[in-house]
Amino acid sequence: MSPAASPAAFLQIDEQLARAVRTGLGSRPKMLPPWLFYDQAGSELFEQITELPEYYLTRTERAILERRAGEMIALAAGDGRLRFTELGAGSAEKTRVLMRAALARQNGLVFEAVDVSATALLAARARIEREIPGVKVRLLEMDYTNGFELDACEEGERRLVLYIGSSIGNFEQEEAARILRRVRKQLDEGDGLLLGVDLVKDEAALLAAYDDAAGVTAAFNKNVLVRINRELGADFDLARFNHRAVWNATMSRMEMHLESCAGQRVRFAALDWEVEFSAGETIHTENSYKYRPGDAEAMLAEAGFACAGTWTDQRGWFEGCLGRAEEQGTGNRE
Ligand code: AVJ
Repeated sequence: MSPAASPAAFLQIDEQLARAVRTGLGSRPKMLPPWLFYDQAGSELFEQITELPEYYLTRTERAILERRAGEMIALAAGDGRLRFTELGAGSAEKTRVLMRAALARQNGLVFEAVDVSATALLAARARIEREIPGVKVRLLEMDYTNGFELDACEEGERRLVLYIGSSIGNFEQEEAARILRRVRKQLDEGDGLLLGVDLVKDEAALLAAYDDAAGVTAAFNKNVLVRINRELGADFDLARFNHRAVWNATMSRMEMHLESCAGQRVRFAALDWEVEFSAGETIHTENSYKYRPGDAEAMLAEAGFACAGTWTDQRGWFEGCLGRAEEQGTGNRE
Protein backbone atom coordinates (compact mmCIF):
# COMPACT_ATOMS: atom_id res chain seq x y z
CA MET A 1 0.00 0.00 0.00
CA SER A 2 1.46 3.39 -0.96
CA PRO A 3 1.58 5.92 1.87
CA ALA A 4 -0.98 8.09 0.12
CA ALA A 5 -3.49 5.24 0.15
CA SER A 6 -3.51 5.15 3.93
CA PRO A 7 -6.25 7.38 5.36
CA ALA A 8 -3.98 8.50 8.16
CA ALA A 9 -0.57 8.30 6.58
CA PHE A 10 0.18 11.76 7.93
CA LEU A 11 0.12 10.39 11.47
CA GLN A 12 3.61 9.64 12.67
CA ILE A 13 2.94 6.22 14.10
CA ASP A 14 5.14 4.27 16.38
CA GLU A 15 5.65 0.92 14.67
CA GLN A 16 6.18 -0.98 17.92
CA LEU A 17 2.93 0.34 19.31
CA ALA A 18 1.08 -0.37 16.07
CA ARG A 19 2.38 -3.93 16.04
CA ALA A 20 1.50 -4.53 19.69
CA VAL A 21 -2.05 -3.26 19.16
CA ARG A 22 -2.62 -5.20 15.95
CA THR A 23 -1.31 -8.43 17.48
CA GLY A 24 -2.95 -8.03 20.86
CA LEU A 25 -6.39 -6.94 19.75
CA GLY A 26 -6.32 -9.31 16.80
CA SER A 27 -5.98 -12.34 19.09
CA ARG A 28 -8.44 -14.11 21.32
CA PRO A 29 -8.64 -13.46 24.20
CA LYS A 30 -7.73 -9.86 23.41
CA MET A 31 -4.72 -8.48 25.24
CA LEU A 32 -2.33 -5.55 25.33
CA PRO A 33 1.20 -5.55 26.78
CA PRO A 34 1.66 -3.56 30.02
CA TRP A 35 4.51 -1.42 28.66
CA LEU A 36 1.80 0.48 26.76
CA PHE A 37 0.65 2.01 30.06
CA TYR A 38 3.72 4.16 30.43
CA ASP A 39 3.32 7.21 28.24
CA GLN A 40 3.67 10.51 30.07
CA ALA A 41 0.13 10.49 31.49
CA GLY A 42 0.42 6.81 32.43
CA SER A 43 3.74 7.30 34.19
CA GLU A 44 2.18 10.12 36.19
CA LEU A 45 -0.84 7.98 37.06
CA PHE A 46 1.48 5.20 38.20
CA GLU A 47 3.26 7.66 40.50
CA GLN A 48 -0.16 8.54 41.97
CA ILE A 49 -0.91 4.84 42.45
CA THR A 50 2.25 4.42 44.52
CA GLU A 51 0.83 6.93 47.01
CA LEU A 52 -2.65 5.38 47.35
CA PRO A 53 -3.57 3.96 50.76
CA GLU A 54 -4.56 0.65 49.13
CA TYR A 55 -1.37 0.26 47.09
CA TYR A 56 0.84 -1.23 49.82
CA LEU A 57 3.63 -2.35 47.47
CA THR A 58 5.70 0.84 47.23
CA ARG A 59 5.29 1.79 50.88
CA THR A 60 6.15 -1.70 52.09
CA GLU A 61 9.22 -2.03 49.91
CA ARG A 62 10.41 1.44 50.91
CA ALA A 63 10.10 0.50 54.58
CA ILE A 64 12.23 -2.60 53.99
CA LEU A 65 14.84 -0.52 52.19
CA GLU A 66 14.84 2.12 54.91
CA ARG A 67 15.55 -0.46 57.59
CA ARG A 68 17.97 -2.62 55.64
CA ALA A 69 19.72 -0.47 53.05
CA GLY A 70 22.98 -0.38 55.00
CA GLU A 71 23.12 -4.15 55.24
CA MET A 72 22.14 -4.64 51.59
CA ILE A 73 24.74 -2.19 50.36
CA ALA A 74 27.50 -3.65 52.54
CA LEU A 75 26.78 -7.13 51.21
CA ALA A 76 26.63 -5.95 47.62
CA ALA A 77 29.77 -3.81 47.81
CA GLY A 78 32.10 -6.19 49.59
CA ASP A 79 35.39 -4.30 49.57
CA GLY A 80 34.64 -2.52 46.29
CA ARG A 81 32.81 0.56 45.11
CA LEU A 82 29.29 0.21 43.79
CA ARG A 83 27.67 1.41 40.61
CA PHE A 84 23.87 1.16 40.37
CA THR A 85 21.91 0.09 37.32
CA GLU A 86 18.14 0.17 37.74
CA LEU A 87 15.78 -1.61 35.35
CA GLY A 88 12.46 0.21 34.91
CA ALA A 89 13.74 3.06 37.05
CA GLY A 90 10.74 5.38 36.59
CA SER A 91 11.04 8.16 39.16
CA ALA A 92 13.63 6.10 41.10
CA GLU A 93 11.98 7.35 44.25
CA LYS A 94 12.76 4.35 46.49
CA THR A 95 16.24 4.02 45.03
CA ARG A 96 17.31 7.18 46.82
CA VAL A 97 17.36 5.24 50.08
CA LEU A 98 19.96 2.89 48.58
CA MET A 99 21.91 5.78 47.04
CA ARG A 100 22.28 7.44 50.42
CA ALA A 101 23.44 4.16 51.96
CA ALA A 102 26.03 3.73 49.19
CA LEU A 103 27.23 7.33 49.58
CA ALA A 104 27.79 6.68 53.27
CA ARG A 105 30.53 4.20 52.24
CA GLN A 106 31.98 5.72 49.09
CA ASN A 107 32.53 9.08 47.44
CA GLY A 108 30.29 9.56 44.42
CA LEU A 109 27.99 7.08 42.75
CA VAL A 110 27.15 6.38 39.12
CA PHE A 111 23.46 5.62 38.69
CA GLU A 112 22.40 4.15 35.36
CA ALA A 113 18.63 4.46 34.97
CA VAL A 114 16.96 2.23 32.37
CA ASP A 115 13.36 2.96 31.40
CA VAL A 116 11.01 3.15 28.39
CA SER A 117 9.67 6.52 29.54
CA ALA A 118 12.00 9.38 28.54
CA THR A 119 10.00 11.95 30.49
CA ALA A 120 10.19 9.89 33.68
CA LEU A 121 13.95 9.53 33.23
CA LEU A 122 14.58 13.22 32.67
CA ALA A 123 12.54 14.16 35.72
CA ALA A 124 14.34 11.54 37.82
CA ARG A 125 17.77 12.82 36.78
CA ALA A 126 16.93 16.45 37.51
CA ARG A 127 15.61 15.64 40.97
CA ILE A 128 18.32 13.21 41.97
CA GLU A 129 21.23 15.35 40.85
CA ARG A 130 19.71 18.35 42.60
CA GLU A 131 18.88 16.58 45.85
CA ILE A 132 21.60 13.96 46.27
CA PRO A 133 25.01 15.49 45.68
CA GLY A 134 27.55 12.94 44.49
CA VAL A 135 25.20 10.95 42.28
CA LYS A 136 25.86 11.07 38.55
CA VAL A 137 22.80 9.88 36.62
CA ARG A 138 23.11 8.23 33.20
CA LEU A 139 19.93 7.72 31.24
CA LEU A 140 19.31 4.64 29.13
CA GLU A 141 15.98 5.00 27.36
CA MET A 142 15.14 1.47 26.26
CA ASP A 143 12.95 -1.54 26.67
CA TYR A 144 15.15 -3.85 28.73
CA THR A 145 12.98 -6.85 27.83
CA ASN A 146 14.52 -6.81 24.35
CA GLY A 147 17.95 -7.40 25.81
CA PHE A 148 20.51 -4.71 26.51
CA GLU A 149 24.18 -3.99 26.80
CA LEU A 150 25.87 -2.18 29.63
CA ASP A 151 29.25 -0.49 29.69
CA ALA A 152 31.93 -2.34 31.59
CA CYS A 153 32.49 -1.20 35.14
CA GLU A 154 35.73 0.43 36.17
CA GLU A 155 38.50 -1.40 37.98
CA GLY A 156 37.49 -2.09 41.58
CA GLU A 157 33.88 -1.25 40.87
CA ARG A 158 30.98 -3.65 41.33
CA ARG A 159 27.65 -3.28 39.65
CA LEU A 160 24.46 -3.61 41.63
CA VAL A 161 21.47 -4.10 39.35
CA LEU A 162 18.22 -3.00 40.95
CA TYR A 163 15.12 -4.74 39.74
CA ILE A 164 12.72 -3.67 42.44
CA GLY A 165 9.07 -2.69 42.80
CA SER A 166 7.90 -6.15 41.69
CA SER A 167 8.40 -5.05 38.08
CA ILE A 168 9.35 -8.63 37.27
CA GLY A 169 5.79 -9.59 38.24
CA ASN A 170 4.55 -8.36 34.86
CA PHE A 171 6.23 -11.29 33.14
CA GLU A 172 5.35 -14.94 32.75
CA GLN A 173 7.81 -17.34 34.35
CA GLU A 174 9.68 -18.07 31.11
CA GLU A 175 10.06 -14.41 30.16
CA ALA A 176 11.10 -13.49 33.70
CA ALA A 177 13.75 -16.22 33.63
CA ARG A 178 15.04 -14.95 30.29
CA ILE A 179 15.32 -11.37 31.61
CA LEU A 180 17.27 -12.50 34.68
CA ARG A 181 19.63 -14.62 32.58
CA ARG A 182 20.27 -11.67 30.29
CA VAL A 183 21.05 -9.51 33.29
CA ARG A 184 23.48 -12.16 34.53
CA LYS A 185 25.26 -12.19 31.16
CA GLN A 186 25.99 -8.47 31.51
CA LEU A 187 27.56 -8.93 34.93
CA ASP A 188 30.88 -10.06 36.29
CA GLU A 189 31.26 -12.57 39.06
CA GLY A 190 30.58 -10.84 42.38
CA ASP A 191 28.22 -8.21 40.94
CA GLY A 192 24.77 -8.07 42.50
CA LEU A 193 21.10 -8.11 41.58
CA LEU A 194 18.55 -6.85 44.08
CA LEU A 195 15.16 -8.28 43.19
CA GLY A 196 11.99 -6.92 44.82
CA VAL A 197 8.90 -9.10 44.61
CA ASP A 198 5.36 -8.81 45.92
CA LEU A 199 4.18 -11.80 47.96
CA VAL A 200 0.87 -13.68 47.99
CA LYS A 201 -1.43 -12.34 50.71
CA ASP A 202 -5.14 -12.23 51.50
CA GLU A 203 -7.28 -11.66 48.46
CA ALA A 204 -9.07 -8.59 49.79
CA ALA A 205 -5.79 -6.70 50.19
CA LEU A 206 -4.73 -7.66 46.67
CA LEU A 207 -8.05 -6.68 45.10
CA ALA A 208 -8.08 -3.31 46.85
CA ALA A 209 -4.53 -2.55 45.70
CA TYR A 210 -5.58 -3.00 42.07
CA ASP A 211 -9.04 -1.41 42.32
CA ASP A 212 -8.67 1.59 44.61
CA ALA A 213 -11.58 3.65 45.91
CA ALA A 214 -10.39 6.85 44.24
CA GLY A 215 -10.35 5.18 40.82
CA VAL A 216 -6.73 6.00 40.02
CA THR A 217 -5.94 2.43 38.97
CA ALA A 218 -9.04 2.44 36.74
CA ALA A 219 -7.78 5.63 35.10
CA PHE A 220 -4.30 4.09 34.72
CA ASN A 221 -5.80 1.04 33.04
CA LYS A 222 -8.06 3.09 30.74
CA ASN A 223 -5.19 5.41 29.85
CA VAL A 224 -3.97 2.72 27.49
CA LEU A 225 -7.13 3.35 25.43
CA VAL A 226 -6.56 7.11 25.59
CA ARG A 227 -3.05 6.54 24.29
CA ILE A 228 -4.23 4.31 21.44
CA ASN A 229 -6.91 6.86 20.51
CA ARG A 230 -4.27 9.55 20.29
CA GLU A 231 -1.44 7.64 18.67
CA LEU A 232 -3.39 5.40 16.31
CA GLY A 233 -6.40 7.64 15.65
CA ALA A 234 -8.69 5.10 17.34
CA ASP A 235 -12.18 5.86 18.66
CA PHE A 236 -12.41 3.90 21.93
CA ASP A 237 -15.32 5.30 23.96
CA LEU A 238 -13.95 5.26 27.53
CA ALA A 239 -17.44 5.24 28.99
CA ARG A 240 -18.05 1.86 27.38
CA PHE A 241 -15.14 0.05 29.02
CA ASN A 242 -14.88 -0.87 32.69
CA HIS A 243 -11.79 -1.48 34.79
CA ARG A 244 -11.65 -5.00 36.23
CA ALA A 245 -9.15 -6.36 38.73
CA VAL A 246 -9.15 -10.14 39.27
CA TRP A 247 -7.16 -12.44 41.54
CA ASN A 248 -6.20 -15.56 39.58
CA ALA A 249 -5.26 -17.98 42.37
CA THR A 250 -4.29 -20.80 40.03
CA MET A 251 -1.73 -18.63 38.27
CA SER A 252 -0.84 -16.69 41.45
CA ARG A 253 -1.36 -13.35 39.77
CA MET A 254 -3.47 -10.23 39.84
CA GLU A 255 -4.93 -9.49 36.44
CA MET A 256 -6.22 -6.23 35.06
CA HIS A 257 -8.76 -6.20 32.28
CA LEU A 258 -10.82 -3.65 30.39
CA GLU A 259 -14.31 -4.99 29.93
CA SER A 260 -16.49 -3.88 27.06
CA CYS A 261 -19.91 -3.09 28.54
CA ALA A 262 -21.69 -3.45 25.19
CA GLY A 263 -21.31 -4.93 21.75
CA GLN A 264 -19.27 -2.36 19.87
CA ARG A 265 -16.83 -1.76 17.08
CA VAL A 266 -13.67 0.30 17.43
CA ARG A 267 -11.91 1.89 14.47
CA PHE A 268 -8.15 2.52 14.20
CA ALA A 269 -7.73 5.17 11.53
CA ALA A 270 -3.93 4.94 11.39
CA LEU A 271 -4.14 1.20 10.81
CA ASP A 272 -7.18 1.35 8.53
CA TRP A 273 -8.59 -1.38 10.75
CA GLU A 274 -11.61 -2.19 12.91
CA VAL A 275 -12.12 -4.49 15.85
CA GLU A 276 -15.38 -5.89 17.23
CA PHE A 277 -16.12 -6.32 20.92
CA SER A 278 -18.99 -8.35 22.30
CA ALA A 279 -20.71 -7.30 25.53
CA GLY A 280 -18.61 -8.51 28.48
CA GLU A 281 -15.54 -9.27 26.37
CA THR A 282 -12.31 -8.10 27.95
CA ILE A 283 -8.88 -6.86 26.95
CA HIS A 284 -6.34 -8.41 29.32
CA THR A 285 -3.95 -5.53 30.02
CA GLU A 286 -1.70 -6.75 32.83
CA ASN A 287 -0.52 -9.64 34.94
CA SER A 288 1.12 -8.95 38.30
CA TYR A 289 2.54 -12.17 39.62
CA LYS A 290 2.62 -12.67 43.38
CA TYR A 291 5.30 -14.89 44.85
CA ARG A 292 5.84 -17.18 47.82
CA PRO A 293 8.81 -17.08 50.16
CA GLY A 294 11.64 -18.87 48.38
CA ASP A 295 10.45 -18.08 44.84
CA ALA A 296 12.76 -15.09 44.38
CA GLU A 297 15.76 -17.13 45.57
CA ALA A 298 14.82 -19.92 43.14
CA MET A 299 14.48 -17.50 40.21
CA LEU A 300 17.84 -15.96 41.04
CA ALA A 301 19.52 -19.35 41.40
CA GLU A 302 18.18 -20.48 38.06
CA ALA A 303 19.71 -17.39 36.43
CA GLY A 304 23.16 -17.87 37.98
CA PHE A 305 22.95 -15.93 41.23
CA ALA A 306 23.59 -17.15 44.76
CA CYS A 307 21.27 -15.63 47.33
CA ALA A 308 23.25 -13.32 49.63
CA GLY A 309 20.29 -12.11 51.67
CA THR A 310 16.52 -11.90 51.86
CA TRP A 311 14.56 -9.21 53.66
CA THR A 312 10.86 -8.85 54.30
CA ASP A 313 8.47 -6.67 56.32
CA GLN A 314 6.70 -7.67 59.55
CA ARG A 315 3.54 -8.73 57.71
CA GLY A 316 5.51 -10.72 55.14
CA TRP A 317 3.88 -8.83 52.28
CA PHE A 318 6.90 -7.94 50.19
CA GLU A 319 10.40 -9.28 49.80
CA GLY A 320 13.78 -8.06 48.67
CA CYS A 321 16.36 -10.62 47.68
CA LEU A 322 20.01 -9.95 46.87
CA GLY A 323 21.65 -12.27 44.38
CA ARG A 324 25.40 -12.45 43.87
CA ALA A 325 26.54 -13.33 40.35
CA GLU A 326 28.24 -16.70 40.52
CA GLU A 327 31.02 -17.89 38.29
CA GLN A 328 29.49 -18.55 34.90
CA GLY A 329 29.68 -21.99 33.36
CA THR A 330 30.69 -22.42 29.75
CA GLY A 331 27.17 -23.51 28.84
CA ASN A 332 25.77 -20.95 26.45
CA ARG A 333 22.30 -20.41 27.74
CA GLU A 334 20.95 -17.71 25.45
C1 AVJ B 1 4.85 -1.44 38.25
C2 AVJ B 1 4.26 -3.58 37.42
C3 AVJ B 1 4.88 -3.33 39.71
O1 AVJ B 1 2.02 -4.65 38.93
O2 AVJ B 1 1.69 -3.56 40.77
C4 AVJ B 1 0.04 -0.81 39.52
C5 AVJ B 1 1.88 -1.78 37.98
N1 AVJ B 1 -0.60 -2.07 37.91
N2 AVJ B 1 -1.30 -0.93 39.57
C6 AVJ B 1 2.09 -3.62 39.62
C7 AVJ B 1 0.47 -1.54 38.46
C8 AVJ B 1 -1.68 -1.68 38.58
C9 AVJ B 1 2.75 -2.40 39.02
N3 AVJ B 1 4.15 -2.68 38.58
